[in-house]
Amino acid sequence: MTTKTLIDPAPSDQAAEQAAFDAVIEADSRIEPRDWMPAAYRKTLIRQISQHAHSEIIGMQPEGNWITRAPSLKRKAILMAKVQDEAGHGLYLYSAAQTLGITRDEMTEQLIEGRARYSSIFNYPTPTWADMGAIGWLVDGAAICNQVPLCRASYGPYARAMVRICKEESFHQRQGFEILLTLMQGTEAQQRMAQDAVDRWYWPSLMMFGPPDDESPNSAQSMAWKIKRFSNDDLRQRFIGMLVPQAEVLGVTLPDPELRWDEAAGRWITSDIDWTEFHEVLAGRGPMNAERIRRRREAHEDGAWVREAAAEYARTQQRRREEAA
Ligand code: FAQ
Repeated sequence: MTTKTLIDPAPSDQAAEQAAFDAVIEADSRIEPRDWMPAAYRKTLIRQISQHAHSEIIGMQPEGNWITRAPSLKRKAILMAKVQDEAGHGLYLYSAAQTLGITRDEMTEQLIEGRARYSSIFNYPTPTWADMGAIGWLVDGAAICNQVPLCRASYGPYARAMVRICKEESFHQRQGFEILLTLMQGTEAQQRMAQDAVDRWYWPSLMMFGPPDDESPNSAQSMAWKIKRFSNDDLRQRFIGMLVPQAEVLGVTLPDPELRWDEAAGRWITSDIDWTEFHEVLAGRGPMNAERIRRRREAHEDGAWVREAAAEYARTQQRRREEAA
């Protein structure tokens, strides 16, 4: 991999740089932070990786809501570990985005001022314990489906972050499945609670994969650059295929009476997804959008003293190093 400057080259060199970039993509190799890359590739990566990081950080809130109310010490310890993993994922991803030239402060500002996107899924409430099961099974399940191919994304720091994240998502998905399985083996009230959570999270989890392919403005270019490896609809199909046998084991019903496998077409047939709801959530009008941003802003303000103390400590260490040199 070349180690060229981040500044765009003179036009005469640009064709050569572009050709070198294209060759790396063609060879399924990796672009690294110091390599030349087209401005639009950099912009797309900053967009996707920062949105992904914000999703992990905002995604701590729906489950954080249940840490103090988990039904046992064991459940509480597992849930705390999961939510901490999500914080870690956010940090790896912010670091990956920083290698592209955006600062953490800029990304945070965009988020708390409501200018940044994060996954639609985290704008729904978590009124019952079974929501912890449904989030693990459906939301982390969808996240895995979407993110395993990202381990082969063409941008090195993003792909490497995804490898570790996917291992942890896999544990998250299983713990959610196990919560639902326990509830489904419990009382009738517990079974109803589990089914109700699945009913509420199923459709939003299908929306996580993004708009249908013919309404996805970024997919074609992102796939040509090998950032995305599969289209939104292909991954949604793969996810449904993964859920159907697992729902049978759990004994829950997926809330779609039309759902069936079409052998001839080789795909799952589903009822129409309510894309109006998706666009409402993206426009900031989902059930929990305002609360998620309010809480994030509050946490950021509450943490100001920690950031100041850390910066002061770093300055002191630097001064001591300089004095010792
Ligand atoms: N929510 O042209 P496309 C997790 C936006 S992490 C909100 O198809 P693209 C872990 C999209 O940004 C979950 N916005 O876009 C966890 C674009 O807007 P823009 C997050 C969405 O980028 C579990 C516009 O619509 N995962 O769950 C959504 O090619 C449990 C047009 O869409 C990632 O971020 C959406 N669902 O494909 C944590 C994975 N879908 O920017 C806690 C990485 C689309 O042009 C608890 N990201 N939009 O204004 C990706 O794979 C892609 O960015 C997609 C969207 C597939 C999300």
